[in-house]
Amino acid sequence: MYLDIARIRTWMNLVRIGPHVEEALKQGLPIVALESTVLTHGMPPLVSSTLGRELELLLRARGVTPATVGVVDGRLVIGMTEQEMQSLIRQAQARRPFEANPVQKLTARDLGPFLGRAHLPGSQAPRYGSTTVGSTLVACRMLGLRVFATGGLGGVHRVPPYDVSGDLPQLAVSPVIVVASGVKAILNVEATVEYLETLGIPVIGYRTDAFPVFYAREYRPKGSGQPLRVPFRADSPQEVVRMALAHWGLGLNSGVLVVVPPPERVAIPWAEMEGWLDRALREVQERGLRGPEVTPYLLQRLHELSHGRTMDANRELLMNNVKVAREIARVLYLEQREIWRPQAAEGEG
Ligand code: PSU
Ligand code: MN
Repeated sequence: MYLDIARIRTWMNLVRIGPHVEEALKQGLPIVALESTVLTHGMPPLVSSTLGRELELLLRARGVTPATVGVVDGRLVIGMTEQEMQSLIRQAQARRPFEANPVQKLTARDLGPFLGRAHLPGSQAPRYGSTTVGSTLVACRMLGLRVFATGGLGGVHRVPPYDVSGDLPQLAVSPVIVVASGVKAILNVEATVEYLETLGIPVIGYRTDAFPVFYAREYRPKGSGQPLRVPFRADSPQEVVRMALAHWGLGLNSGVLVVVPPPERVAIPWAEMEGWLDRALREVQERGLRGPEVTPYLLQRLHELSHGRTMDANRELLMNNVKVAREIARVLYLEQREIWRPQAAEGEG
């Protein structure tokens, strides 16, 4: 006897696939997945409501279908409609600085309990949540989506208890090209890079030899004059796709991390960021923040301490990463049509 996963999904009404995503899947058109925590916890709702729409428009402008993932009315939605996305962002709007966000940030391990609880008849439990990189990768696996764009990946934190983001283990088991501006600068970057190696996740610098950190084009470990380097570099979407296909062609089923430096115009020099960061990290300890609260707090404090400069960088690098992901998706889906087949293989997706 085996559990019938598809049956559970239907019975519990766990997932809704956006009609635009359904259509793209049917026609074999390129799709790029987007997460929603960046919209609900990464920046103020007023910025997010425009940004969320802009990111999708950037994809559509080149015939690529956006699949923005989030939890709406107690269901995991893969490919939110404009209305669903705006309603999720609006819920986050009730937030006051540093108070609990009414939209819950859901990592991969949170999704099941959250949806299961909401499914109880007459349940008064919260029904809106955002997906992180890790939980968005869960959605990617369900539909076999292969390209995903975000701002910066989570990783190993700098302050006790040295929390490790759930993004990393999910990336290890999700065959998806994730385009990001490196890992977040708020993290222990060296430890995170080592962890990526341990998990067997290829890291490819997109038109760069330096490992970028969300918000700087390069990162210099303390006491070292040398910028941290990436193990491999690709200068075109074609090159990225060949590397990812070779990885998957070997039967390796991990994600491939493509790191893109934030655009020159808005990037923040590492030396400048360090001061703000030290201060914000101290505050995290003083306030005794833990778990999922840490990242949103740090990002918000950096926005304030930099007088909005990290916010501009955040917005611009997201748009840039989406454009890179878009071109990668076009090559993967359109130039390489012969490697696709209409049906998922047994055990896949
Ligand atoms: N990228 C951004 N802003 C964000 C995030 C990514 O530009 O807010 C979010 C992602 O959803 C990522 C999460 O999964 O931060 C990592 O949080 P944590 O460190 O708590 O795992
Ligand atoms: Mn965490």
